[in-house]
Amino acid sequence: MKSQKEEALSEQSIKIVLIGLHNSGKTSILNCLKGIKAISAFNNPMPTKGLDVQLFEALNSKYAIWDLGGQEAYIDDYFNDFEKFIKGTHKIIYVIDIQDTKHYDNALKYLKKVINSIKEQNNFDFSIFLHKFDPDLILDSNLNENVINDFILKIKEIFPPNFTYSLNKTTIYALFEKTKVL
Ligand SMILES: Nc1nc2c(ncn2[C@@H]2O[C@H](COP(=O)(O)OP(=O)(O)OP(=O)(O)O)[C@@H](O)[C@H]2O)c(=O)[nH]1
Ligand SMILES: [Mg+2]
Repeated sequence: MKSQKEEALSEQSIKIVLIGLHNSGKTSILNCLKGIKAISAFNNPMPTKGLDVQLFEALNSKYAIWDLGGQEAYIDDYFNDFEKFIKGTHKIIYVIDIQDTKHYDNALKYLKKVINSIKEQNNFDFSIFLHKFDPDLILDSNLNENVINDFILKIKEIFPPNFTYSLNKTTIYALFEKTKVL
């Protein structure tokens, strides 16, 4: 149950919903958004058990990030009342592990269910993150440009023509800082 303070913060905040299969990287992305720097937070994080709402402030804005654990046991339940995730949402981010080619079909199936559950796209952005697109990612026979392009085509086929969305390559390993010492 949310405290009064959390309730108040939640009402004025920017609501972002993170959704996608188990292990796709949602909680890691959330930790990045929260500005968590400790590397241990990114090592073998526990799977998220159902819905986890995180409230925090960053760059003078308040955020409420709804992190929907992607393990199979939880997914069906989300579709019993999907409206509650859409209500008041500013952004929905659908996260896909681009390296996990074995689960592409499952990721497409889940995405289709999400899109079909959105009756009207009112006032919120929809983004797809092709996640774990790491700087040192080596494309091989399982994951080459053709595989990725075919996959992107399949993603595009899911969206109705009037549905606006963006498609992004993301990774938590992109930050690099150089500070001159000498
Ligand atoms: N290579 C790579 N690994 C990542 C990246 N982001 C997250 N991971 C790893 O992916 C694994 C799963 O990350 P989580 O953030 O727990 O995934 P999740 O989507 O929240 O999983 P559930 O809570 O079960 O739905 C962890 O071992 C992370 O360290 C990334 O950009 N690149
Ligand atoms: Mg998680």
